Order: sequence, then C-alpha cells, then structure tokens
Amino acid sequence: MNDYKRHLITAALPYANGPVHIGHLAGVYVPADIYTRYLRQNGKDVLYICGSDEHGVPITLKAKQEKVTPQDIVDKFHTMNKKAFEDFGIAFDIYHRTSAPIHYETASDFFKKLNDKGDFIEKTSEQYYDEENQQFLADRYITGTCPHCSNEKAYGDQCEACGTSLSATDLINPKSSLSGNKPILKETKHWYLPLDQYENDLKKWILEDHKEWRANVYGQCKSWLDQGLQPRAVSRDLNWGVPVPVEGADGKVLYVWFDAPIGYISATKEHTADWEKYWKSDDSRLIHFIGKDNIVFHCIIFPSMLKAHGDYILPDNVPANEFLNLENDKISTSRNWAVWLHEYLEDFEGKQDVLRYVLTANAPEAKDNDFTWKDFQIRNNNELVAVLGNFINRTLVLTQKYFDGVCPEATDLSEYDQDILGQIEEIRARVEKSLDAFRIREALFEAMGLARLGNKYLADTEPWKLIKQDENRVKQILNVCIQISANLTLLLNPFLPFSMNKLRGFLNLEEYPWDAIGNISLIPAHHKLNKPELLFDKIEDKQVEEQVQKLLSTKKANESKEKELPPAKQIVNYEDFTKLDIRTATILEAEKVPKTKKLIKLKVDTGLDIRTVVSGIAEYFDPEQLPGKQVTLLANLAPRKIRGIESQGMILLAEDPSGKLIFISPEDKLINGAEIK
Ligand code: B3M
Ligand code: ZN
Repeated sequence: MNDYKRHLITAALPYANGPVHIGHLAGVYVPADIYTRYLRQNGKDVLYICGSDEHGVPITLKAKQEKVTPQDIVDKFHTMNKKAFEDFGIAFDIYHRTSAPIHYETASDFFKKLNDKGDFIEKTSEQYYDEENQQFLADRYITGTCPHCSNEKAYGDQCEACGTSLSATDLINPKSSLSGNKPILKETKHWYLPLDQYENDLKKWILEDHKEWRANVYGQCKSWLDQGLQPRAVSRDLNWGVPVPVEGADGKVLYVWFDAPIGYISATKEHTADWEKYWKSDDSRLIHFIGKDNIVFHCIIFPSMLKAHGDYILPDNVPANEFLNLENDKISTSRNWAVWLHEYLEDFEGKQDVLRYVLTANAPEAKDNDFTWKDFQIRNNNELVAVLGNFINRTLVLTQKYFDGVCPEATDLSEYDQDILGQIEEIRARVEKSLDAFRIREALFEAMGLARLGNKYLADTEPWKLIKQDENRVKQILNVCIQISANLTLLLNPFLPFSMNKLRGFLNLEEYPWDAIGNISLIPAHHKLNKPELLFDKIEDKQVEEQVQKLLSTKKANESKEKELPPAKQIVNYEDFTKLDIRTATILEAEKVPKTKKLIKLKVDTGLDIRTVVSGIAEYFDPEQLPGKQVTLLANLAPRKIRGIESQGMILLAEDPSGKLIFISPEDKLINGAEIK
C-alpha cells in the first residue's frame, strides 16, 4: 500500500433512468467496494462516494414517453438504486444525487469560476431546432438515416446499427422526435472548454507519469491524445439540468458530463464539512472506478476541468473495467436484457455474496466477459460450496463433534502444520499485491487459495481417521483449521462481507484489522465456538433453468417487437369487397392430415351446408380442442385440392407478433351462416 493520508474512492454515478443490473455491479460497484473495504480494514481514512446522475437527455425522453416529469423519473430510480446497492452491501459513505440543491450550487460555482477566469470560449453555431415545439434539439432527439449504413433509425449522436458516432447534421432526412417534423438549423451560443489547451499537460500527466494505469485505460487515453483534442461544448439547449449561471443564458443548462463529475464533489460536501481535505490536499489519493465508456470523461475532460479550476487534486488512478455481457449478448436496458439486482434478490434471497463472488471471479478487467447462469451455478457449487464452504463446515462440525465446540489446545505443531500456517502470510502478501494494483479478480483467486489450502490440509491429515487412536493429533489439526478459518474471515471480508460476517459469528470472533492476517492464534485454546450452519448451499439445475427460461422469454418478446407489420395493401373498391362471401361457421370435426406438419382437415357447419375445409393450423392447435369452435369462413373461395383433399373455403385467421395463429371468432355466439359485411 502507499503512504497517502486519505483515500477518496468514487464510483461512477449511474443514470437514474433505469434500475441497476449485474453489468453495473461487475464493472464498477463491486470492485470499488472490495477496494474500499480493504482500505478500511487497513485502518485508512477513506471515503467511498457515489450517487445518482439525474440529468441528461435520456431522462427527459423517458419522462416524455411516460408522461411524467423528469423529477418523477429520477426520484423513482434514485430510491430504487440506492436500496439495491445497500442490499448488496455496497458500502458507500454517501449515495447522493445531482438534483440536490447543494449540487446545483457546487456545479454553478464551478462553472462561474472558470467563466470568470475566461477559461471558456463562447461560440455560436447552427443547431437543429423544432419549430413546432420552439426548442433546440439535443442530438438524441433527432433521428434519421445513417450516412454509413442506411439504417433509418440512427440517432443524432450515434447509429446503433453500425456503431458510428455521428453529428446530427450528418443524418439524411433528419426528423425531430418531438414533433416528427423536419427540424430547421438555427443559431445558438454555447460555452466550450478548450481541451486543446490542456493537451500537453495531459500528455505528460497520463502518458509519462501514469504508465501504471491499466492497459485499456492508458490505450484509450493515448489514442484520444494522439488524435489531438478539440474544444468541447459544456452547455446545452435543454430545460432539465443545472442552468448556465450567466445572464442571457435562458433555456441553457450545463452539459450532463460537465455537472455529473462535479457530483462527486458535491456528494463529499454533503457528507462532511471536512470535504476540502479530501479534494484539495496532495496527501489525498483520488481513485475513480468506472466502466470503459466513461474513460475519456474521467481521464481527459474532468481532469481538464479540475486543472482549469486550480484548487483540486487529479485522480491517481482510474481502474476502468470493460463490459460484462449476459449469455453471449450485450446487456441492454431498453431490450430488458439484464439481470436486475432487485429481481436477483427475489429469486436468490440472501445470496448476495454468491453474485459478488461470481462477478469478481469473472470480472471484465482486461476484456469483455460473459455472465452465464451455468457458470454462476458451477462457481457456486464447485468453489463456494465445495471448497470454501466444505472446509469451514468440516472444521466446525468436527470441532463440535470431538471437542464440544471448544477450540482444542495444540502443542508441538508438526513441521507440516507450521508450514501450512506460514503460508497464510504469503497468501496475504499476494492478495495485497494484487489489490494494490487493482487486479481484483486475481486478488480473489489468491485469497481463495487459503480455503483451497485448508481443504488440502484436511484431506492430507484425515482427522476423522485418527480420533480413536491419536486424539492429540486431532487437536493439533483442528486447531490449525480453526486458525485458518479465522484468517479467512479477514482475508475474504472485502470480497464476501455477508458470509464472512456470518463465519465470524460461528467462530465467535471479534473483528480484527487486516494486518492480523497471518496471526496463528487469533482463536485461543478453550475458546467456545458457536453452533455452525451451512455457509453456502448448492444451486440446483432447476433454479438455473428458471433464469435461462426468463431470459428466453425476454428474447422472444424482443423478437416479436422487432417484427414489422406487413405493408398496407392496394385500395379495393366496395364492389370487390362484396364479392367475398364471409360467414360464421362452426367446426364439427377435426383431424390431422397424415404425413403433414401443418394441416388439419375440418368438417364445418356453414349454416348452408356441411363441408370440408383444410387449414394450416396444426402447429398451433390440437384437433381435439377444435370441435364446437365458431369461426369465420371465406365460403366462396374456389375449391382447391390440398394433399388430395378438396378444401371448400378458407377459415380466417390472424397472426400475433410471435407468429401464433388466432381464430377470428364472433364475440357472442351467432347462428352459423351469418354474413360478415
Ligand atoms: N452517468 C454514465 C454511466 O452511467 C454516467 C456516469 C457519470 S460519472 C460522473 O455510464
Ligand atoms: Zn449506421
């Protein structure tokens, strides 16, 4: 660890326009939480800061869609996400929000200071404007055809079909999402932060002084810096956000990416009157945990803002994670392709640590990774249950059984015992090395090494075989196992806080600091342990199948949403329509046409006669369900031979979005042969 006096850990502020999911946890909040808990266990002065990002265009769009105010949207998701994080043991010192007055004040003051110093460039440019709504259009409010791939639903900032980032003026046939009209170009003034002026300082600060940053972070920064930085607008024409605090800026707010990182500052202010020492002294260490899509904002833009301001420290590291996919597909809020935290806890009550474990063991630190329910089950059953849980359980159950739950006294430990216990410190050193370098996933693997070691020790020594002839040896063995268990509570606490808390209860052990790891008499002889329960239990196939099924139905629903309605047909005149003889009829008998997949032969009562109709509905209906059903029939369709059967007419059906066929039946029972006109 390093010698900083204080640590300020920030985790990206999630947008309050949707619930949080496993991708958020894996990318940012769990690794930051592990790191923070590690610092706290080391007795460090540390603040862990987060909150809701409550501005930006998507929130206003969602409010519009749902016919509520943006404040309603953010209130709902702020409350929901705050609770979800708490439920998962994400131990923020504060979970603040950017709609709070203290944030408005802080962000305004920040802008004013830069503005007064003349740090901004004011520039007028032409932007799209919706005349009907008398409003400038944010890029997200404009759709049109992508000039690269011809996708007709590209947004003014990005085409989601081909991934190209766009300017609204690149779009062919631009359309306002507000009115549907073609927007006009109109002049508007904005404030720009001249990033180009900070380029040289940034180059030195990142490319020379922070070579230790993760390769993905360093690489992205390098590529931005190599391309050369341009001035960036820090204001927008929008009515949701922090108003631009200068005269004559009506209808303009600070760009969400200008105010959101200042949210870290306002949250710290809200939390402690002593906030300045965390932000403004060189012996404080600022660390931003974020996802990879936020790198440029935290490594280039926010540091430029901080530098321009002058009073603030810059981040010492920005450990950004790549993305987590779900069952081989990109996690997406709009397509509901996610595992939502609140839903996980409904289905896996009390299993927060299992998810924390799996997301860390498979963390997308260096590349995108995939979460699958099968892997979730395997890691739980083979690692948490079979290794960690099994070791703890055997230790505690055997101690209960042989020594009434009292830690036995161990004298004259064997060399093997001493070697095993000596390895605890080595493991601790490896965990520290990994955590200090933000290799959290490797740190977990190393920490689990102590559980693996304990398991191996038990398998090697087999105390259950010795109890009859050599009780003294069994005392030594179980004492060693109990000391390993006690050390595990400390070593795994940052990763699995719920379970280690439980284990501390089983061991009747008080809390110890991190540097007690390696102490081999944490639990003295004759110390009474509590009655144990299982620390982890198996996840059954059925539970996993249910989750997979849930995702499959999401996939189906999405596919049918994407399915387009068939195009409208040519106009016909009334004469043409009256030529069709459409009548009610009742199915009397139904049987499958042999050797076909789709066909059913029906006998129907048309009121006029009883006739045979062949219909392609066998994939959707059982012949047994059909007799008695009243349907509509096109009665004067010229008879056709289908598979050797003459079909006299056609039953009318409609297709639902999933492709399922549905009969068109009268709402009330009618006579057969009633004409439909
Ligand atoms: N709300 C983006 C995101 O959730 C943004 C982060 C702000 S951190 C200051 O990806
Ligand atoms: Zn495109």
